[in-house]
Amino acid sequence: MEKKEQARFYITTPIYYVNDTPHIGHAYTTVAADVQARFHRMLGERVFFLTGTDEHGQKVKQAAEQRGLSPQEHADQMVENFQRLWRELLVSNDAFIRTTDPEHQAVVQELLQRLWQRGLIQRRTYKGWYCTPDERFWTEKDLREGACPECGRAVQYIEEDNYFFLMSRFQGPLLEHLRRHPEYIKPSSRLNEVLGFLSRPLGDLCISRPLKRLSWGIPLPFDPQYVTYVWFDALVNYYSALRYLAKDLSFWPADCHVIGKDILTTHAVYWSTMLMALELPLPRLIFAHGWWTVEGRKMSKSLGNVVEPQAVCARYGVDAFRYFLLREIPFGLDGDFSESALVGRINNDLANDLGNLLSRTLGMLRKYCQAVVPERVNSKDREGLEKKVQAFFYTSAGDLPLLENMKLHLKEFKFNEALEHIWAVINGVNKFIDSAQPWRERDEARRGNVLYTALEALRLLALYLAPFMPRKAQEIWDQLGYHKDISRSLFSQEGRWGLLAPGTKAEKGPPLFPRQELPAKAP
Ligand code: ME8
Repeated sequence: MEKKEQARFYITTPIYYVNDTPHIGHAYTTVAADVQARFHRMLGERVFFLTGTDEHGQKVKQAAEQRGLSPQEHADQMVENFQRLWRELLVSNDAFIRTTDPEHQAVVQELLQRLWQRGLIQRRTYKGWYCTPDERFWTEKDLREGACPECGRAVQYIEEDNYFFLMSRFQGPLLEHLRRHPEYIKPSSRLNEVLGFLSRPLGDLCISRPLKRLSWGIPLPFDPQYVTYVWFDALVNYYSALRYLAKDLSFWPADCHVIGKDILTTHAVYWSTMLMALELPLPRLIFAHGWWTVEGRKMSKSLGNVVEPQAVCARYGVDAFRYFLLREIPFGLDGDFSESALVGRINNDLANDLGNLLSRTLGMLRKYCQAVVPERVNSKDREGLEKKVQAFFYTSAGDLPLLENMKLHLKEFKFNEALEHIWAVINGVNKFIDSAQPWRERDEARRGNVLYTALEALRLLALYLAPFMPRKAQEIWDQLGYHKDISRSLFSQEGRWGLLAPGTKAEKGPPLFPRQELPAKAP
């Protein structure tokens, strides 16, 4: 029989600027992409999950100057903050790209040269407005009350020769692509935004900065008096990484670029038209998620309310933080971070529902079965009990098995709904125990069957939770005495009922999610 080719899945996060330390927003995008990568690995697909840092441009140069360092020294230090945080957040990226990698720079130059030779880059005199923090050119009519329409900050008037990518030529083809593939940009509100943007004539894109104004960038291969515009350089990372990090171009086109809504235009318009000009296929999906505020206010350094993921994890644990990020708000919408909402989720969903299910089941196992997984005693009764619990893994929505439901929801980035389905099973198993009342049961065989059923349900629940909460999922398996590496497991193998072997020692451990008190507010 012919062997079926292993499916591939390529997912990316934005590459983050090294002008700042990572905060909850960066963690959000990266954790979401991580859940997808882990899920697809457990489906048996060959996954390439890429994240990294954007190290060129004005903002990074200024940040370095303020610290009295060269941009490279500054980037070398800042990149560690991102790499450390991703390790702490259990982010399973397959590679980490830095735009200062010589191999990346070579690919950027190669692509620029290709566009130049094809006549798709032209030199022109530019007269207009420039927003330094956003590194964007604006025309007079773009400005909003004389300021940058994107960030509202002051703009400067400049007049200089520059190189332009003839983006306007691709307005028609891009609109045609969107008409044929409305699923290219999600959620649909973001597609409408892009269509709105494209309803006006699309200009050409200035892709150079003169050396005299900005030295920190990749030199243009056809004119060393200029460096490459930081966005052109940065977007190419998604492709260049496959050349020298994955060393496998068959991952192109990417399955998904996960981004925040702030950088939709650069991806949906600049990147898409760049790819068209290079005659490379477009990615399958750009998903732009919403924006976090903090306790109802915009997060900013000046307000002093920036949420540092390390601090949250140190206090509440990594898995609880990951769970909260994806459970609290639908992925496409804006949301608000508050410690009370986080504590509420921990105490209700994690401690009461999930943690308690594990601790009560293992508590009874210790009390009635010397902490040893009981034999499944064959009886009609056993089948009935197991069927009842197995049915929870088939949810009401279309009578689909939990895994199929998760696939549908994760395809649409509906993390919260996938989690709701898992929680419906958790609640079902808790109710099953309430009504079976093993503590009242006189018949030892029946009690053993009830406990076996609950234990096996927990083993399966941990499997489905693993992409979201890898460490706690492993802890559940370890407490069940099922000592396999959960993150390397496949749903197709481990998702079968009845793999927990009778006779296994299953020792109750410390509570999975200790209850939390809300911290006292500073006066
Ligand atoms: O834009 N809520 O990098 P960046 C949710 N280097 N997400 C947020 C957020 C918030 N309050 N704040 C930031 C860049 N993010 C470029 C990208 S890609 C080729 C180049 C997240 O460091 C969100 O994913 O400013 C957003 O898109 C990203 O951080 C911007 O990170």
